[in-house]
Order: sequence, then C-alpha cells, then structure tokens
Amino acid sequence: MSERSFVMVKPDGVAAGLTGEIVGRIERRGLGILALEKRVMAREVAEEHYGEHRERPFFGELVEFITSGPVVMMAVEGPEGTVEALRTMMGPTNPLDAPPGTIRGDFATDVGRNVIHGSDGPESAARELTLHFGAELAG
Ligand code: D4T
Repeated sequence: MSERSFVMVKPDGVAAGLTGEIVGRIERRGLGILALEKRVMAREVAEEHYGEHRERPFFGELVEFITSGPVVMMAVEGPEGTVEALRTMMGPTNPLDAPPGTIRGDFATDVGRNVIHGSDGPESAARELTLHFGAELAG
C-alpha cells in the first residue's frame, strides 16, 4: 500500500532559501516526489486550501501570507503512514514547540511563518492534491 501527501514550502521558506534543504530532507528520507511546482497561489485557491479556517480570526492574514510570494508545492509518495511521517518531519504547527531535527524546529520561530505545510491526513491529502495538481495526482 502506498500513500500520498501534499507538501508545500511556504513563502517564508522559499524566501529564506530553504527549498533545497526541505526537498533534500524528503528525498533523503526515501520518499518519492511525484510532482513539484513553484508558483504564486491564486487568492481563490488559497481561500479554498484554508477553507476549514474561514471563521478563524487569523484567516485573512493567513491568505495574505500564503499568496505573498511563490510557494513550492509537491506531491509526495511513500508507504502507508507517509502523511503522518511527513508531519513528524515538519514538527508541531507552533515552531516554538517543535524539537530540533524537525523542519520547523530547525528553521522557524513564528506560528504564522512556519516554513512548511503538509496534509494532516490521507483525506486532506487527496483534497489538497486535487486542488493544486488535479485529481490524477490524488492517487
Ligand atoms: P498548515 O496547514 O499550514 O500546515 O499548518 P498546520 O496544519 O500545522 O496547522 P493548522 O491547520 O492548525 O493552521 C493552519 C495555518 O494557520 C497558521 N496559524 C495557525 C496562525 O497563523 N495562527 C494560529 O493561531 C494558528 C493555530 C499556521 C498554519
């Protein structure tokens, strides 16, 4: 059984020159990168991506931030459990809680500028892969 996730280097990570580091960690872990694209996310796509946060006070800022510059989006594939393994590699949402060795623990301090996104489960992975890459890549 294989599993796919949607992973994205956020605008702060791209601006800080962390794309290679993050792609390298994913590759060295032995996961497959099925697709990779750098682009600025359209506002409507960002609002859809973060739809579950629409009512939260930080929604406006979140959409502003994620559309503020190019992101690097990836479709990542590996064995069953890959979605969760990528979340573990990223560390908790608040980088101050993230242990050293995780991407956020090594490269971030601010919850609103936390360098990377990864789907939080196989269902959101399918939704996000479809939204950003099309249904073929959702697996
Ligand atoms: P993403 O979706 O960006 O990978 O983050 P997480 O899956 O780790 O966390 P999330 O969905 O709870 O939050 C989405 C996004 O909102 C930002 N955020 C979050 C924020 O700016 N302020 C906050 O208080 C929270 C909770 C960070 C990630």
